[in-house]
Amino acid sequence: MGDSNGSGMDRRALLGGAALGAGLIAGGVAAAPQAAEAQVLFPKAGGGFGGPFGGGGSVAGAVCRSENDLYDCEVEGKLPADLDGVFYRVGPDPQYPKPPQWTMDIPFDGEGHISMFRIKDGHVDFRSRYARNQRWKAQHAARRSLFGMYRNPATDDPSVKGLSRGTANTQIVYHHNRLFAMKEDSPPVAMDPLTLETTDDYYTFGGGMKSLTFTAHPKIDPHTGEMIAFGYEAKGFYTPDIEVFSCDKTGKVNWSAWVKSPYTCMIHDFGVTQKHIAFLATPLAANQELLAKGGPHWAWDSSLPSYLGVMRRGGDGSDIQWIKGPGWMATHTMGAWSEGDKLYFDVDGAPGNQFPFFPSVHEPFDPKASVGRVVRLTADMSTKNPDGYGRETLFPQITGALSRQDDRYHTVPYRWGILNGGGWNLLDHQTGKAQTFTLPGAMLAEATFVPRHRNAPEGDGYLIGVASHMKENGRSDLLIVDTQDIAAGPIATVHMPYRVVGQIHGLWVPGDQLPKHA
Ligand code: V55
Ligand code: FE
Repeated sequence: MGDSNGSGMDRRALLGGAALGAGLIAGGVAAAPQAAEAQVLFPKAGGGFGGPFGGGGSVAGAVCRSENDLYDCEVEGKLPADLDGVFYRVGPDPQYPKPPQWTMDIPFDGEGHISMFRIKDGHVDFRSRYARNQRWKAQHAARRSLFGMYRNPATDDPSVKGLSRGTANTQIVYHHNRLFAMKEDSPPVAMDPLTLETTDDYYTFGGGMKSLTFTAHPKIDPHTGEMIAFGYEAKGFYTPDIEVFSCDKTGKVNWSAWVKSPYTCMIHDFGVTQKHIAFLATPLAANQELLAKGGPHWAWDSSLPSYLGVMRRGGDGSDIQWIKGPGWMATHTMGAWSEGDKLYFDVDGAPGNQFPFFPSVHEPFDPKASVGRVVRLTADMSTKNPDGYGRETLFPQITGALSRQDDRYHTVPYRWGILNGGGWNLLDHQTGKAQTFTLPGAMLAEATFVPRHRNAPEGDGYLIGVASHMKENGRSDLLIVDTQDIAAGPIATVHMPYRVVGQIHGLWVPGDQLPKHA
């Protein structure tokens, strides 16, 4: 999340995490697990995990733990009377402090805490709940942390062997009347969209999904209503296998294909068009040496190349071409589409490692190389064995991460993109113009696009997201800005009396899509 304070991660804290990570690669700390402290007490100055105001990030990864309901929040300004829907958010919120040997765990390992702002008739109701998944339930019963380091099962308490390690802390998606909280190392966790009650702690699409994992970033085809998703390390820990599949509007799996990544690495997001599926393999790779030392799952290995993998959507995967490129990194998709055999795939790319808390194998973390920009990848699938893929930086003056779009334009050509960094940047691919909203003194979590009406033109509506005020111990406001003039600032501000739980990503669900008992 690179350079920005707008991504919800604090730079200084992250750099602290980088030093810890580097130490792991060099020295190693594989101490035998000890009995956890009986007392619940988070460290005052965290390493990467927890801490009073987020040892590993000012908001995301910070300790909140309190599940809240607030009926009829305070609203300043003019909430559009016809705005009807729910803004959902999710982030890691450590359920318990780690035992001493795992206190250097990273902020991405906190348990998923989901929050929702139900907006209707000019009123806003807030609710937040943990995903009560297998991990949460086991730790709740034991009253202590039982899972060790980020995606490293060898560091777990023996009592949790066989349970899902998933935290459900990264993104939510709404499909076939279910809300899913997702973490890319495990199947989604199903929740009731209105009560946030966990209804299935290990959702497999009725057994239709064979992969043991599920991305945090599925896409929804605006024409068919299908959800397209994938899982990497799909056959188990460390495996290069990827299952890519889709389900219809009712959740029935109607297509599945298996491919293999050139090496096992973080494949956080992907590109889906009407015709193609695209994966980007970059050098944040699974590192056996680091795992054996009790480190997190990934390390940045700058000696590795990147590969853009492109296959036909709906095929059996045997046509996939992994096109080699230089080592660099991207985490999120902004948008993707195809023109004939040509793929366009826009991402939030950077020259080097974007996450300081994942150790580097060869050289120290380079903050400059972590700065993200919009990068357009292109590939022509009519060429067999191409000697590279296209890679062009767009809006070079705009830096950030967490790229988004008007989600109604998944899989098709699009005009409007969002890049979060230092503020909310709204990018117009048609004119090349960028607008930015900033709020000095506050950390802005990722902005999510809200259509003005059901059939509003692309990009016409609002940006919605949470601001945390640094001088008020992170007390939160929900901001709604109009995309017609985002620099003018919020048209409405929902004042929360406390700091709401941290966020990685957010999702808007229009009221007419919610279950009828809304
Ligand atoms: C990301 C977040 C994660 C994760 C892997 O934002 C990648 C990227 C919150 O957890 O496990
Ligand atoms: Fe993400």
